[in-house]
Amino acid sequence: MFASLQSKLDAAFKKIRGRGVLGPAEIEATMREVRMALLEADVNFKVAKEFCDQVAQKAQGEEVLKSLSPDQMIIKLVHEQLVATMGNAASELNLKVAPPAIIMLVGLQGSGKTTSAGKLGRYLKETLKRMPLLVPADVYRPAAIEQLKTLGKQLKLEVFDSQADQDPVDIATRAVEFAKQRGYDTVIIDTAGRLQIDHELMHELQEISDTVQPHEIILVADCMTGQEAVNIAQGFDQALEIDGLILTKLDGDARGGAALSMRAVTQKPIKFIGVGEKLDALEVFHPERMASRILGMGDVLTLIEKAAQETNVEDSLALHKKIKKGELSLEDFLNQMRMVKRMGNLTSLAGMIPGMEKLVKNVNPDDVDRELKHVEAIILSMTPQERRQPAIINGSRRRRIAVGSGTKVEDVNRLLKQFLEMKQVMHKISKMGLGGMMNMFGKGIGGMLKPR
Ligand SMILES: Nc1nc2c(ncn2[C@@H]2O[C@H](COP(=O)(O)OP(=O)(O)OP(=O)(O)O)[C@@H](O)[C@H]2O)c(=O)[nH]1
Ligand SMILES: [Mg+2]
Repeated sequence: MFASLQSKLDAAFKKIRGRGVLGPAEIEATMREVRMALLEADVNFKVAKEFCDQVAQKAQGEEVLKSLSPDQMIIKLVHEQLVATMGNAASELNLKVAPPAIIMLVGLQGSGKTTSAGKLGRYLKETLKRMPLLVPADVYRPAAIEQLKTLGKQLKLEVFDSQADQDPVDIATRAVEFAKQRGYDTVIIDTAGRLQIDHELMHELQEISDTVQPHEIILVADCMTGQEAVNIAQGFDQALEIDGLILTKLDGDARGGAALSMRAVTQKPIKFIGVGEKLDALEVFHPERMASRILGMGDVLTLIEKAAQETNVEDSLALHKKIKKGELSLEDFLNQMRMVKRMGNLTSLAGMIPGMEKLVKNVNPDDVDRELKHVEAIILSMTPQERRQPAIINGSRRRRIAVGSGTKVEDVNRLLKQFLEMKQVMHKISKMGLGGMMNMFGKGIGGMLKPR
């Protein structure tokens, strides 16, 4: 899902990694690449243009957070725009009605209606603890009714006993009545599909809709059809006024453009996505999570936000200067470490930074915490002058510090050596901004945990 979009966006961001402030020309060049990536992912032309215009405008207007590097800033804006394009908050089913809530699934042939009816029934039962009734109302395709009955059996869900010689409007009406009498609180009606939107099908669906008045008409659309899925949605909406969509087969679509354009073009929310043939392969559609997935960066944005909250801009600028001049002290080191600690558990933090996860994967989180406490104890056992000028820490001072911190002289030696190395490397990468520093910091910790 989104594999190629992901790698293209990443390539665009990489080009501005390690840069200073971005000028309008650079922002424009980056956004041109983002737009190409979106178009290649089959995102609607207008949506892609509007998307990039918005991000470019914000990138130029926004007061650049001093703690973020330019590429992180752009990633943050792209993420926000992705979330906005996909509709911000997740859109839930409207079930707060006098029972039974009636959900009608419509869509073209093979889009995944029957499968989605089963998946949805399972979701309603397992997650929302409701009592759904599945209703087969496709009397045209041979074995269509049997297909839903089989799914119902697998999922231990009640299926209304329709027959192929009955009328779909009549089936739907009787099924709702049946649900009322037997206490089913949700009715899921599976309807017939056609190869194309045709008058006859629409007329039948309208009749069912007029008769049972569903609370939710959900279009089930196959996202592999790309831009066509968006056109289909518009067609169904004109005829039936749909309330939302289930976008299926996202597992098989490397491009994913339909997921991105759907909301912006049709104004209708994607409520669920189908991500596999199995009956548990249905997910509530969360624009926020989807955006993070598209950017393929774990939760790097949460991290960026946390960092932006935690770092005081002046402090981090001062630190930056010190690093550049090679004046970083053990005190600064300790402060940085405390900041990282405040930001949360290191291993969970590591999971948010691409690449860092690998680094700490084999490290026991308890070890990391213990090691950090060690380091803290050692630094706190130094005099302020020692922290600022580690060079004066001679043999006798090392022994005193070791005793004071309950560690061994070797531990003190190791820390000082690592600090010196880190200081040198940090100096070199000081242009990289917070991201680079975080990364170095990770490596520092990785280093501390190497077998002795
Ligand atoms: N990979 C994948 N396959 C899916 C998904 N949803 C449905 N399918 C498959 O798509 C095919 C068609 O699914 P159906 O549920 O029968 O589609 P339908 O819309 O009911 O089809 P008609 O009743 O003929 O109109 C089946 O092989 C399903 O297993 C999905 O999210 N991912
Ligand atoms: Mg079907």
